[in-house]
Amino acid sequence: MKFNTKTIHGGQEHDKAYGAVMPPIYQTSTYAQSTPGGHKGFEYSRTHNPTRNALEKAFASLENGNYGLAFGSGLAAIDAVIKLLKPGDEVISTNDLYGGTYRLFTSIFENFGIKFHFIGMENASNIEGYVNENTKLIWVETPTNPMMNIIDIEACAEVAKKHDLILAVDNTFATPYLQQPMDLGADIVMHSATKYLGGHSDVVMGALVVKDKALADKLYFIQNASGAVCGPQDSFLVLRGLKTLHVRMQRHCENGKAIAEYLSKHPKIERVYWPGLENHPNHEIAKRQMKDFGGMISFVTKGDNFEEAIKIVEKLKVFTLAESLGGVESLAGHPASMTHASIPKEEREKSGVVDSLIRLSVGIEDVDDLIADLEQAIG
Ligand code: P1T
Repeated sequence: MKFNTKTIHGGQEHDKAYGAVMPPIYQTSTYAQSTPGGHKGFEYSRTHNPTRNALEKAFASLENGNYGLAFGSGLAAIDAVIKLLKPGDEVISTNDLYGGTYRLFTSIFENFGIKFHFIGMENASNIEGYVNENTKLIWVETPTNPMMNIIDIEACAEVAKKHDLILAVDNTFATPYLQQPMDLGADIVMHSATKYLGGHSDVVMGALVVKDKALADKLYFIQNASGAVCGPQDSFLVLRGLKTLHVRMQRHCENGKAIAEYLSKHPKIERVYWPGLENHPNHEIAKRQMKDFGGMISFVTKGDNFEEAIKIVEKLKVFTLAESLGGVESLAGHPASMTHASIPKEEREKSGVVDSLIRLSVGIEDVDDLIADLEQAIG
């Protein structure tokens, strides 16, 4: 089945009871048993829920994995992955990543004795210098949030295989429409399904996909034992969102390209970070690894002026100033004070997240209206 068909049918079967085309919302916490253990495969909704199961199968299908898991948020999904580890274990992570992921790693899991190395991975051979006998996991976000660096997943997979490490890829920005990390050697693919997978800014959810049964079993155990699952209503909404993922992504990419090109030529803009631009330092890897370049763009104005950046985001009218990304509507954000405020300024600036940086999540509105909005805001 090709990807565009999988978004609609992947892992899905019609409802056995009445033939409903969409899986019903099984709004139940528990399931009747005829005798202890005498049930139809469902005992309690933290463990299994038919609506969530349908969504988990869709996730697995889209990411070319065998097992999908849905969580109450993207961070809950990441939390489950790190719970595969134990005190003393070490993780090598991209240095530019979502501020909440950084906060989870440093403010929660470091307290439990897990050590994180945040490094530039644009050259995957950098990773080897940090591998030792305690290393268990490589954590990759690509494109990175918010600097849009592209990490070569296949090269990371080679390092992971050589040293017997788990490779996890946060595929939130790219989505499986643009890049399929499993096919490039990743062991775990993670999503904030809050973003493009849900696609309508109405749900907070996380996802994991794996191929290997033993790894899946460990993660299902953690999902049930820690309990950070999502509810059936939200599962239904994300299943509905997935069905248009390919159509939405196509438009996100088209609009993203037009806006990246517009910004690159703007006399008041110093630098645009979008992997589709030929002057992007990782453009060649992006071309090889991604089908297109997506709708996430970051930029800085000339003079690196904080007040100027704030003025621009305040003036935008079609773009909404808000956290998050990946919905049908365009959003603008100021990472240093919003999504990445939990990273100390010094650390943030090392990876380029300066106070004048603006991040756009380009939606699927008419691109002329989006450009006109940027024009009036930037001046
Ligand atoms: O918000 P949540 O669903 O828990 O997902 C966390 C997360 C994980 N990974 C990436 C790459 C992300 O971008 C996010 C969430 N990001 C935002 C809310 C944001 O505005 O960047």
